[in-house]
Amino acid sequence: MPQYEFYCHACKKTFTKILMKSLALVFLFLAMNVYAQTTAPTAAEAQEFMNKAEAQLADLSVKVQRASWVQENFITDDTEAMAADAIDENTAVTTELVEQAKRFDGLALPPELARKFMLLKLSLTAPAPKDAALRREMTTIGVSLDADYGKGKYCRKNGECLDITAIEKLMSTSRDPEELKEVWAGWHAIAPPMRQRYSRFVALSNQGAREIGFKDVGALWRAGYDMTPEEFSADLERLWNQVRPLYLSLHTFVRWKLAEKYGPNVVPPDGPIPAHLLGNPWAQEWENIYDLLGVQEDKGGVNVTELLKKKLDAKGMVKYGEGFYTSMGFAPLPPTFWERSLFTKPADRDVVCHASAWDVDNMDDLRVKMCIQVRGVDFVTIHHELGHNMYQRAYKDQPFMFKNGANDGFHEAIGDSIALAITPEYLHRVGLLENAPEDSNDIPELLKQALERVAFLPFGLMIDQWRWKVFSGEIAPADYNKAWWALRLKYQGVAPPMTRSEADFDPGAKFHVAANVPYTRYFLAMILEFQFYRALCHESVYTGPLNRCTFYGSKKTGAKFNQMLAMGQSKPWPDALEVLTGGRQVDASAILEYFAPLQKWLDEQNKGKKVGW
Ligand code: X8Z
Ligand code: ZN
Repeated sequence: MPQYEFYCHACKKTFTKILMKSLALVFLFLAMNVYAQTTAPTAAEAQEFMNKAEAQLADLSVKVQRASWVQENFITDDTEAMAADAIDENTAVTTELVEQAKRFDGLALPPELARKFMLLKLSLTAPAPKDAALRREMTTIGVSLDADYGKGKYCRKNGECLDITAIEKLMSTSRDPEELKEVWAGWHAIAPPMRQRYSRFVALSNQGAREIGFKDVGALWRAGYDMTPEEFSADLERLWNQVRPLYLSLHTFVRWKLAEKYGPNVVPPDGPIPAHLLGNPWAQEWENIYDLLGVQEDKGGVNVTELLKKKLDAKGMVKYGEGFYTSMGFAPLPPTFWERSLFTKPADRDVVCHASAWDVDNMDDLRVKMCIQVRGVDFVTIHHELGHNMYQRAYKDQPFMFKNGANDGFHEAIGDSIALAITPEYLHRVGLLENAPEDSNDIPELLKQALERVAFLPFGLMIDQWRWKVFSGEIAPADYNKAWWALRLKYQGVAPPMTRSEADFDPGAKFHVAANVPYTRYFLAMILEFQFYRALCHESVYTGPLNRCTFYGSKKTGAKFNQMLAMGQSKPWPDALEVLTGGRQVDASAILEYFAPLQKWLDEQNKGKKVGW
């Protein structure tokens, strides 16, 4: 008898038992699955999910950094494609993680973990649609706009082509209004080809934002400040109202002096200032026209550009910058910083010259990329960029999600609060200024600082006032340029040097619009850096007038600063602010205190002059 006809009763029983048990297990498994789908998952699962997400994103971020570093240092079609690949992968994974994380919505989590989930959702500046083709389209456009900005040039009639470094240089020194107008228009002509792609980029990233639960990209950006987007907007309004009178005093004085220089036909004495006459392609910082204001340097000011030119080259300027931080107890920059950074514009290739600081491996691979010119403003920018690097290194031991500034305004403010301490006394102490400064007259130095920092305030605010409305749809693509100039007028009191139309796309001639970098951070930073500076001065036991304070060499001050920096983004920003300043609110009292003597002086000078436009 073939074995298969053999009948075993015991076997049947056992088989039935096994079958029953298996069925029970299958049911149990199914039931558990249904349970898992329909009931809240556990905090432990959330923790495990986040651990994996952090590891994955940390890994991808290094790939993005490397690809972007190469792309911005060697702009070619190939490097653009490679950067787009890396960004696309990172965006795809982040989008998927945000989707999966929805499962933990509403679950009670320890505060640190809950914060990480919130930060994950906010982590993409350009959120992308889930659809892979649309995501790819968005990423490709984003990289191409950044590259177009980097490649931008204006070629003059004589065949000479000017990149942005050359244009900035020319606009800072030329005093010929016709030439300035020509070069201003030449630079702005890089942008119209970006217009179509920009509006498509806006539509695609808005779709991405909506898919992860935000009204639009602007709402997502405004959600990154540990308060509601509405509260944040109200806070900006409060801060702007605090500093606006100071800006108006400066605007009035500068317009008057420019009207004297160029005549009322070029500068209307009671209207907006033409934007090409302020020493900068975007009229965002005005320090380059200091010499037109009739306040002489020999009466108390220091010409930092001249001092630098006597002694330093680009790298030497960075060494001095590093020296300020090490004097406060920060470790020197690693050897790779000096090997891998870009300090001067290469002669033979296109690079994105706009200054930036990098943390390529989220640990020690710090770099700056900058086309340094030997001049005072670049010395400030060097301290600004090194501030980013010092912050990055201070929080390197935080978990990946917390490796960031307490908010983006903090990140922008660190280096500038150090740059405020580049006082004449400091310059003397480090041997750049021969004679010890006289304390008799602070106005020249204060005026220079105001041209750089107070003049910047409305510009720092208006860029995202424009962009938020663009993202929300309140400004339609057909009105991009008109709305841009309406806000330039409203906040800055500047006007374009010639008639503009919707054939132009003037916002695209500004790096952060082309490269999709949020801008409100710089407005916040301009106020915060004075709060930081005042706190650092107090820490160094300084008691004189705020504008003369330097804390060069104070290890105690450095240690306090580092305490805040090392927190990264692990706590809501008011906690970080409290560590350094004792307060929990951004407020303009420090910047107003710093400039109080200048404002008094300006208002005396301005007597009888019309304020505003
Ligand atoms: O973009 C920058 C830095 C790099 S984060 C150089 N800044 C803004 C600008 O240039 O428009 C610094 C001040 C404002
Ligand atoms: Zn910066």
